[in-house]
Amino acid sequence: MVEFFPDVPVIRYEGAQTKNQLAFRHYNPDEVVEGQKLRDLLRFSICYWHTFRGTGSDPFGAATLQRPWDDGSNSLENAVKRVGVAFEFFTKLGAPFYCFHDRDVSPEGSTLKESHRLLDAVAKALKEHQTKTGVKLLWGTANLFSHPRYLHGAATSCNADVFAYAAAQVKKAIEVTHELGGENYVFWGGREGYMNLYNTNMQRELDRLARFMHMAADHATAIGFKGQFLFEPKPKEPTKHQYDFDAAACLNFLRAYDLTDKVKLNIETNHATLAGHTMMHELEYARIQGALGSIDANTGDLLLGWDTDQFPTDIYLTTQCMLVILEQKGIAPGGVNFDAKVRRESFEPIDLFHAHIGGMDAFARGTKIAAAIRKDGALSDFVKKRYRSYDEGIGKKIEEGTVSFADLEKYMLEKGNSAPNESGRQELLENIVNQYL
Ligand code: XUL
Ligand code: CO
Repeated sequence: MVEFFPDVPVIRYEGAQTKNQLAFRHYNPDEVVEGQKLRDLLRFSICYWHTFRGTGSDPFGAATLQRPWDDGSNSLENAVKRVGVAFEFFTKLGAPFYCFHDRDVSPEGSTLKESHRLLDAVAKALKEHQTKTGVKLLWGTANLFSHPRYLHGAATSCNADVFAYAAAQVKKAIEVTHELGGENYVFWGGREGYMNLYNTNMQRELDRLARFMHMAADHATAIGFKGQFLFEPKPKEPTKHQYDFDAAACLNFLRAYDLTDKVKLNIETNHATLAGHTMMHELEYARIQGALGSIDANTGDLLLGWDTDQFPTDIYLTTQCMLVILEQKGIAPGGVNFDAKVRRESFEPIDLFHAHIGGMDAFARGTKIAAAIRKDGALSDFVKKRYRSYDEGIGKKIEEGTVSFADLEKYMLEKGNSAPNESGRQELLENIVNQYL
């Protein structure tokens, strides 16, 4: 068998003291945290688009990434060869899952029919490699934003034929995801938004987007696809205003169009920060509504205002993510998908390994830190105590909904004034979290 990464062994857990940079220091897939092996709790996934289709080009410069296996062509042969590279990478890294867009794995043909045929041919290769390696598909999706036909959007395009084309593409992508045993299917509204309201009928666009999702869910039922649908919030880029702005906007959309029992959320760090939120805010908002389905793990740059999709290495960030994920006992059938790319200056294939090892270790470490914080009740005891006025007396009645404004007025007229407030102790709690790092 040809090896594409001949200098890289299978990456193993060697512990924090190792000097080997091609080893995990914290991610031991068999280590049990809160009753689950890290492998099953984190469900790491590699994204095909950045890792195998990224070139390092940016608006100011050409491709930089060295990918010696790739001839740069759009041929089916090249696409099938990449599948072999990808599965060697997944296997050496010990990643149990991967994700793709239809047009990452296979080329766009000159007709829809040809594109379908090309996707089938690549899917066959994907399936063979899945069977051989045991690597599974976390989710599939369709690229409804790169081709010029989607310049006004896909499901929200003003052009009904474009809606129809997108529907045909998603129908096929769901079928291929189903064929490959995909556990989820993602909608990220690449150009589902607007650049200017002067030319936009927002009502019709939102209605069409909802219609599209209902049709996708109906098709899943028709073919027996039981995977979870996920909507991925992002506030802007490429459009000025994306309809999937943040978790709250997505949930409002899903609720307004009766889709909450069909679709959950795939939350991405850099999208959260572009929306002016922390990742922890987005995760917690989704979790409390029973909608936290999966995460796209990455990070932005504090000084850059766009979607830089960097690998997550910040232990505070991963700890905060895992505090929320452990609270809901894991994220299955979702996972931790590295929707992240190496910098264009990190152009050697080996950089792909360093990047993913770092991200996996950061999440493993964050998991253990979060579990220790939770075990000691270091934050939860404080939070519980902070809200104790609602556990009894008037607070309990407010929560139960058994008192009216008039009752509360009577209560307060009798009592005279509210009980004194207590300190929020933010600085103390920040110090306590630091003690676990
Ligand atoms: C774009 C993005 C996408 C989705 C899948 O910002 O995150 O790659 O994850 O379409
Ligand atoms: Co993403």
